[in-house]
Formats: sequence, C-alpha cells, structure tokens
Amino acid sequence: MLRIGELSRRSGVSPELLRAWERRYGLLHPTRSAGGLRLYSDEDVARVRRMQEHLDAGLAAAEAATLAAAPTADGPALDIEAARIELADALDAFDEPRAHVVLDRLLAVATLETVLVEVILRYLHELGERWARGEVTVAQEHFASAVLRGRLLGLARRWGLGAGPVALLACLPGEQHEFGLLAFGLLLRERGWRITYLGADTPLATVDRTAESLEPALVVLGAIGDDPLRAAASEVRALAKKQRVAIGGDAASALATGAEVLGPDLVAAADRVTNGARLGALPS
Ligand code: B12
Repeated sequence: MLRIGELSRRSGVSPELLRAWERRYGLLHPTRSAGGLRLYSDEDVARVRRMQEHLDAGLAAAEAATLAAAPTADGPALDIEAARIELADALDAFDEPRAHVVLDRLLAVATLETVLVEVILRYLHELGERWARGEVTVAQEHFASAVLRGRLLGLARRWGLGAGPVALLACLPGEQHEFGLLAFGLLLRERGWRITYLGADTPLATVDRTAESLEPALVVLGAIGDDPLRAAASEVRALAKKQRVAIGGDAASALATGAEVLGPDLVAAADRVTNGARLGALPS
C-alpha cells in the first residue's frame, strides 16, 4: 500500500491533483492506516495511469475519470457520449421511462459531476442548438426540460439538511433558465453546503428578505439572459452591499453589479466558493 507521496512519485501526478481527482471523480479508493493516513493500492496506481492515458488522448477530465474508474478487462463500462445520445433519443420520442433508465444507469456508475456536466447540461445545450435550427419542436424541448428538472429536484431532496454553510439560490426576475443554478446547487451540496432554493424568476426584494432571515453564507443568482440582468442590475448592486452575492450564467459578466462572478465552469466555481476564495467582481 502506498502513501500519497509515493503514488505521486510513481505516477508523476502532483498530490494536489491526485486529491482533486479522488474528491471530484471518486477515482481513487484509499484505505486508512491505523493512524488515519490514506493508503493507495496497485489498482489505484492503475486507475491514475488510465486517467493520464485518457487525458493525453484529449478527453475531458470527468469523462477520462469515468473511463479510468471502469474495470479494464471488458473495456469501458460506460460510454458517456453514447449515453447522452440515448438520452436525447428517449426524450425526443417523449419516452420518459427510458430517459430515466438511461439516467439511472449513469448515476450508478458515474459521479454526479459527470452526469450533470457531461450528460445533462451538455444535452440541454445541444437541445438549444437543435431548437434554434428548427430540428426540435417546442413540445420536445418543454418535455425534456420537465423530465430533467424533475430528476434534478429529486437528486436535490434534503439538500437543506445538515450543518454546513447555507447558500441561498435564485434566478433573477424574468429569468426562466434554472438548470445551471440547479446543477450548481447540487455541486455545492456535494461539497457540504446546505441549499435553500427559490428557483426561476424570483423578485430580488424576496431574495433580500429571505437572506435577512436566513443569514446565508452566500447568495447565488442565476443570470443567463442579458435583459433580466440589465433590468435587475441596480437591485443586485444594492443586495451585494449587504450580502455576499455571487452571480453565474452566460450574462453574469456582462454588467458591473458588485457581485462576484462565477465562471462558466460550474465545478471549478463550486470548488472555489467552497474553498473560501473570493471571486473577482467587475467594478460597479
Ligand atoms: C431549457 C431551455 C429553456 C426552458 C428553461 C426551463 C428551465 N426550467 O430552466 C424554457 C422553455 C423556460 C426557456 C425559455 C426561453 N428560452 Co431557453 N433555452 C433552454 C435551453 C434548451 C437549455 C437551457 C439550459 O438550461 N442550458 C443548460 C445551461 C446550464 O447551459 P448554459 O445556459 O449555456 O449555461 C452555462 C453557463 O452559463 C453556466 N451557468 C448557467 N447558469 C449558471 C448558474 C450558475 C450559478 C453558475 C455558476 C453557472 C451557470 O453553466 C453552463 C455551462 O457552462 C437553451 C439552450 C442552451 N444553449 O443552453 C435555450 C436558450 C438559453 N433559450 C433561449 C431563448 C431565446 C429562450 C426564450 C426567450 C424563448 C422564447 N421566445 O420564449 C425564453 C426566455 C425565458 C426567460 N425569460 O428566461 C436562447 C437564449 C439566447 C440568448 N442568448 O439570449 C437559448 C440559448 C436557445 C437558443 N439556441 O436560441 N428556455
């Protein structure tokens, strides 16, 4: 059994990165020594090697980790790309049970991060592109959104429990796109936060009052469209003077609101706010 330093020397991967792969993707399965130190096995060494190979081949880290974690003898246990295509087929065909089977299978073998980022959010993005090209009907888009929203809220059950810091999440008034915020809430939950979720299209006066009573460590606002952000900018600015406010989504960096700006990488943003890093705000 190896300590992390030895694993790092053998693989050429820094201990920090090894810990990040362990925490984010569940890549490594250490046991504990009597003194509580993590001890890694030959199988962990093999997983790190496979991870490096997949990264060298150009895969995204989450996908590389899923493949690297799978047993090698029968090839990869899960093809993320194929699963996303199957999910799209099921949702296009209004086949809700099949969509859930695909998601069940994914959640059994892949980490929540991989399922969220590589499958659900990427699928939604592709759906929008297909919708803009006229390849998907409004009915198909609404159906897919409803199924996936239900599924994410199911995963979110009891995310308000515990003793971690509270994050209050809401979309700006007029903003209906809530998937980025929902996914971000799930990622924060995995990092120990308690989540209070107000959802789409929330008046900022309500966010303000709720924040006064809950005293969250962080208020997170979802801002995808430019118009809702432009309309709410001065209210966001006022809120950011009273609370720690972070803002995420495509519109987030377009206007100076005094809020901290979360980048487009949800996982990195969740890591950064959890590690206490203060994110840059545009000057307001
Ligand atoms: C599902 C969907 C809807 C659903 C939303 C359901 C719901 N409960 O969320 C409904 C039907 C309500 C909807 C409505 C509309 N939609 Co719409 N929608 C989509 C679709 C297909 C998926 C959106 C989504 O959730 N994507 C997944 C998210 C996570 O990806 P993302 O938005 O790119 O976000 C990235 C980052 O910004 C970040 N992020 C996003 N949010 C957050 C939050 C935090 C906290 C953080 C840290 C990061 C973060 O994470 C992502 C990964 O990097 C997109 C297509 C697309 N390309 O995304 C269109 C899309 C966003 N919609 C669009 C439009 C035009 C509309 C409507 C105006 C349509 C209409 N004519 O009514 C309305 C506007 C409603 C409103 N006022 O908000 C356009 C936006 C164009 C633009 N840039 O302005 C898109 C891009 C479709 C397109 N190709 O034209 N929509």
